[in-house]
Amino acid sequence: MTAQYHVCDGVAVITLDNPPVNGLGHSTRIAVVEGMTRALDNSAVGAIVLTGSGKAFSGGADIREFGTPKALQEPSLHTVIEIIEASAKPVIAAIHAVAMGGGLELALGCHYRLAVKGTRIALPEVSLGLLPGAGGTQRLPRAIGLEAALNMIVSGKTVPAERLADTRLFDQLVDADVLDAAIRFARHIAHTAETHPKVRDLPVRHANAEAYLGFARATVAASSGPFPAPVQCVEAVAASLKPFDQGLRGERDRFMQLLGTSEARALRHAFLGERAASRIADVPAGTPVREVAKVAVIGAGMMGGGIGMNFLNAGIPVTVLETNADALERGVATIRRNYENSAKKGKLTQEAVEARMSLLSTTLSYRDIQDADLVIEAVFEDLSVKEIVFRTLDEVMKPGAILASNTSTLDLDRVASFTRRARDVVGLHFFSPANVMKLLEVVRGRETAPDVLATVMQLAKKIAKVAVVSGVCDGFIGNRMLEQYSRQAGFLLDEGALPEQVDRAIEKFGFAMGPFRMIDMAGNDIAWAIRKRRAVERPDFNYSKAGDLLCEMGRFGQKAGAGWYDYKAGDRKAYPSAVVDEMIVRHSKDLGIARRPISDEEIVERLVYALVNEGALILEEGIASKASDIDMVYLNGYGFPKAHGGPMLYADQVGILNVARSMRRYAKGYQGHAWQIACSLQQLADDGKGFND
Ligand code: T1G
Repeated sequence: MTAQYHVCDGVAVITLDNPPVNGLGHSTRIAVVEGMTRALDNSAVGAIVLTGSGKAFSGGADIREFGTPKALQEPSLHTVIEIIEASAKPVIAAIHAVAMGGGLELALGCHYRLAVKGTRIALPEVSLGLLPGAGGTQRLPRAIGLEAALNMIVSGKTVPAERLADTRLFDQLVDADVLDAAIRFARHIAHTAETHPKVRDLPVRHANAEAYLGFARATVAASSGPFPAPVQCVEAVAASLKPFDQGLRGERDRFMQLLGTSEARALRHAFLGERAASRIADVPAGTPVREVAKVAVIGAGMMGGGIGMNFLNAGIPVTVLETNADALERGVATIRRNYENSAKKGKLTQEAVEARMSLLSTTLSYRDIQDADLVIEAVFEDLSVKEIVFRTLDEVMKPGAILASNTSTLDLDRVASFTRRARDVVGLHFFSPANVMKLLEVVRGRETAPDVLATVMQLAKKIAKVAVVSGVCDGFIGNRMLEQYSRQAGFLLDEGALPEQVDRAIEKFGFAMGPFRMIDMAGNDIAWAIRKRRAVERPDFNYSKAGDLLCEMGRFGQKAGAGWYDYKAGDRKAYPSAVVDEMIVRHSKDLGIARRPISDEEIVERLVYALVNEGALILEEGIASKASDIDMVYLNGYGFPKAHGGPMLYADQVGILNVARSMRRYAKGYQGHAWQIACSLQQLADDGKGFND
């Protein structure tokens, strides 16, 4: 049963009981209806209180049910709310902690609502590619006004209950024990009121609705990108000016349309995938974690400073260690400047800046960090440098300290071998800028202890990172896939495309930045160094030579004022370069390749499917444990368009059979050897399945 029922002095109490957040799944909906039936049939019951157990009143419809028959199975949430609203006996919602989505809609169907101050209130369906589908677009405007409701529904933002204290949404706000207050309220109302207010009967008033809605339509349409839901939210809320049942029908129709969109599936995938990434199959949920009360960061450069800020933001003291005072001074100044900039933008108060800076200390001596619970090195990406650091850490750090490397390319097991405590060693691969990018690749060494993994996964959530566990391989998950993506980008130039066409095509697909604009920003010389290393390690792993020719021209990117594109001083805009285009065309001629027109579709397929195929190999090798982890890496660290949900979900949406057929076609073309179709991908194609099934 997922709702409890008991009667207390003439008041029936129905308690939602579906951990972790009282999602309104089918069994919960049945239990609420049964509770209502019992209360209505019991002449000794004069009023009904609806409340939630545990950490929430209700987090809304059960997202895990979407895409299954249960999501819409009767009693639907609509039906549950109708039964509550039609009840002759007053129904009082006793709300604490969280009332979101269908949870808030359920409360809106009640006759009265009491909440604890600080309760998080939201209709966040738009962030799942949907709109409130159980009357929220019709009742919320009646409870709090058209504009406030439209803003909440279109933004999906959470507001504290007290901000809505002066509206018809709440009859009382209490400091604590809302259930006790609700039962007292229920007893009182049962004896004093003959009829009970229904939100649906309240009017929606606005002095100039049409003008306001016209403005809202234009603003939302201009800012919603590839997502259909925000515009639909506006139209559904606009219909609240019509008779209630008419508006409700419109809401239902729009909700059903959105439920089936690929964008909704992608956003749902991202929501559940982020949370699933923190679950590690062979690390039980209850694994004890190590306390992390103090953090040390070695290296005060751009990465070290950004890494340290994450912990300062979470209120965790950080000591930054450097080899010289100047570097320390520069690092601290950069951290302060970052915070001051946030304060200028109104994102931080000055007090918050000072509070964070007060948690920061610096040192030139390892002795000063020996009692840190976690130390993260962010020193130069060279194994010999890492060796010195980790041998020193092994000597200095207290037993049980977690030793983490921020390496992005080196073998973590080799790094761990520089210590006598490989179980305490883990990779924490942050992405630059480390205080901004959400992705954190947690690199699990051969010997990394389970409690170390459990500790860093919990810590990742505390510092608002999306953590994904990766095994040890060159490039881990993200950079390894990026290498195949970059290879295809170069081959496309050899065959007939130009940088601007490639970038434009993949940016139209939804990437924030195409491969050539991106490498111009990161530095073409960095990619050049990797290619040189690769040529020695894996001669079969070839690239287009166009990138090398570009570097030989000294065109290292924005920092050199010229890269794949031309740049003007003080202007970050990338201008197509005739010099580079000529070099590319000449290079094709030197290769004996007759350049051909290449469609945007082919560009997108070859870049994205290169990611998909490498992702399949990564899954086969166990470097990533599930396809959704790979999608979380690409959504949160590489700008993969959220509307597509990640490379592996995108492949599912296209159909693995179709992906495999395209790959086979490219395998017959230029540099076709790069298309070694992963066996697991071919098997999925043969079985008619997807990576995320
Ligand atoms: N359904 C199912 N599971 C949910 C859930 C939900 N609505 N919300 C959270 N969970 C799970 C989550 O997957 C995780 O599971 C655990 O709860 C803790 O979540 C008809 C159609 C409520 C503010 O969009 O914003 O109602 O990984 O880590 O940080 O109009 O969860 O532990 O197994 O996020 O304390 C609308 C989504 C649904 C709210 C709690 N509701 N949830 O935050 O915990 S659509 C939402 C949240 C709808 C109606 C429509 C947050 C939270 P696991 P957590 P948290």
